[in-house]
Amino acid sequence: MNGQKKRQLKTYLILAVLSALLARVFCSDADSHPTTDVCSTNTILPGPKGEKGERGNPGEIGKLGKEGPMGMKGEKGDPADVGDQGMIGKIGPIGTKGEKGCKGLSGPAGGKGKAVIAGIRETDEKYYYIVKEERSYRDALTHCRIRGGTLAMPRDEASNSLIADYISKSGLFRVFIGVNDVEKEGQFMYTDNTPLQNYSSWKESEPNDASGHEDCVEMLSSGAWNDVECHLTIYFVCEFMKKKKTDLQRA
Ligand code: MMA
Ligand code: CA
Repeated sequence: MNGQKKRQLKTYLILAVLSALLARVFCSDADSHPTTDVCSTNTILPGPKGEKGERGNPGEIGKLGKEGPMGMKGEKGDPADVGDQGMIGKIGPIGTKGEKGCKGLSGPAGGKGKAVIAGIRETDEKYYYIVKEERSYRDALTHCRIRGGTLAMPRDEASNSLIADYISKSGLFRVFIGVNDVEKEGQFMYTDNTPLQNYSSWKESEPNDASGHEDCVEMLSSGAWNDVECHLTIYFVCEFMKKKKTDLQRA
């Protein structure tokens, strides 16, 4: 509202107030005559109320409302089905070598050696033993030698009788003794290369070199000798020299 309109409105208000005052002065008295008769044309009153206006048009569609607050967190879902079995894994690396095991318990004591020795016999100077294993002359001699002895070499009746008794008492029939003519046919010697001297015990008709190859000698249980083939395998008798004693040890 600009200043000009303000002034116009002010002027109208002043005029209205003056009109009201003048009406009161000229149109009212103590006799109480109705004022309308005198001053009706000058009275300023509001007109009757107008009719109700027509219904207004519907308003426009309202704006989209504000976004609401975030909803509450939902419940946890059901667990999923079990998955398929996976493939078998690769073979792992070879493990480290284990510690060495404890020492085993001792085994049972070994039994006596094979009973191949038919007892033992001795004189003042020698030991004799018969080996009850069938061997050729050569192998028999080796057996005795590697044990520090030799095949028995009876050089007199005493030793020959002792061996003969040993054979028979052992229930045996024949054994190799250390006599042969391998070096020269017909010339028998002891296996230590000493010749037969003033003793022998040939059986009657022996040595006969029956096959033409009888170069070794056996003693029968009677004490008689017989020449036989050296590759024959029979039992044999070894002899071992006793360790010589001093006079002091013998005493
Ligand atoms: C066997 C053999 C020979 C021995 C004769 C005696 C047949 O041969 O032992 O060495 O001389 O018997 O009859
Ligand atoms: Ca013979």
